[in-house]
Amino acid sequence: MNEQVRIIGVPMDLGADRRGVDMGSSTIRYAGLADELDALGIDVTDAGDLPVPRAEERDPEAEQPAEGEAKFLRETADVCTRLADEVADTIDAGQFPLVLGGDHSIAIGTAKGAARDADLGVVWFDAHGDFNTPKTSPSGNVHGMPLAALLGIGDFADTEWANAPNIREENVVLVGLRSLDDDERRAIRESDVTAYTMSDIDERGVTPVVEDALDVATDGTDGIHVSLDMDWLDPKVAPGVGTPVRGGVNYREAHLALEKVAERDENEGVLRSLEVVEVNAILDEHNETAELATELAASGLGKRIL
Ligand code: B3U
Ligand code: MN
Ligand code: MN
Repeated sequence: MNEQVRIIGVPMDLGADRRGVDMGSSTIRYAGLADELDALGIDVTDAGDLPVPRAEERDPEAEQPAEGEAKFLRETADVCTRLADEVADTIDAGQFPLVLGGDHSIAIGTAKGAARDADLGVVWFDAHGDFNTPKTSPSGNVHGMPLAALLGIGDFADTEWANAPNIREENVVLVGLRSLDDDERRAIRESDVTAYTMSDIDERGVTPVVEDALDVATDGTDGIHVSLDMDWLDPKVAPGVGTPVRGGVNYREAHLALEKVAERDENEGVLRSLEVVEVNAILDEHNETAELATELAASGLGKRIL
C-alpha cells in the first residue's frame, strides 16, 4: 500500500437525478475518514471537492435531452475530464487517489485517470451493471452507464472523454449483481467482462468470488481500480443510497471483500485507485451509510482487526 493517500471529493449528482448524493463526500469526511486512515499510519492529504455545476445553474434555454439521450452529458464530460486529470496527476506525484462521490458517473473520470499510463483492471462492486448506453437506458441517468462508457460500448464508441483504451473488457469484473435492465443484461453477456452475481456469492461465499475477481482484474495489467458503489450492500446496512436493491452483501461480507483487496495489494502492490460512490445523505439514517463507507475504505487500504 502506498503510504500517501490523497482524498478527492466529487459532489456530483447530475448522473443520478437525485439530490442528496452530492453530499456524499462531505458525509464520508464527517464520519472521520482522515482520522481513520491516519490511525493506519497513512499520510493523508485532502484535495477538497472538485467544482461540480448544480442542475439549477443550467441555462433554462438549453436543450433538454431527447428520448435516447443521456441527461447532463456535457456537464458530466467536463467533470470527468477534470477528475481524470486530478487522478492521473495524483498517481504521477506518487500518491494514491481515494475518490469520494457523488454518483457513479464519476467513475468514468477516476478510471480514465488511473488508466492514463497503465493497462488497468477494474473491480466493480455494485448491485447494478452500470452497462447501459444512452439508447438502452431506462432513465437517461449516466450513473447507470459508466462501464459501457469506459469500454466504448454502443453509442459510446467514439466518446473520447469517456473511452479508456487501456481498460480491456477481459480485465473488468462486476461483483454482486442483482438488478439489470434487459438490454444491459444482453450487453454484458455479449461482452468479455466477467460478471459475478449475488447468486455466485451465495453459492460460493464472498472470499472465492473476490479472489477470482482479483485474478481476472490483475491478469496482465499494471494495476487495478476498485469502484465501490454503496448499493452493493444490503439496504439494511446501507440505507443511504439512491437506488437500493434488496439482497445485497451484509456488513461482514463487505468488510471481508475489501480486506481481500488490501491483502492482494499488500502481496502484489496492485491497487492504483479506490473510489466510494452513491452515498445519499438525505436518504441515510444517522450517517450510518457514510460511516460504513469510511470503514470499508479503511479495510480496503489495509485496516485489520488484529
Ligand atoms: N439500471 C438503471 C438503474 C440504476 C443503475 N445504477 C443505479 N441505478 N444506481 C439505470 O437507470 O440505468
Ligand atoms: Mn453503480
Ligand atoms: Mn448501483
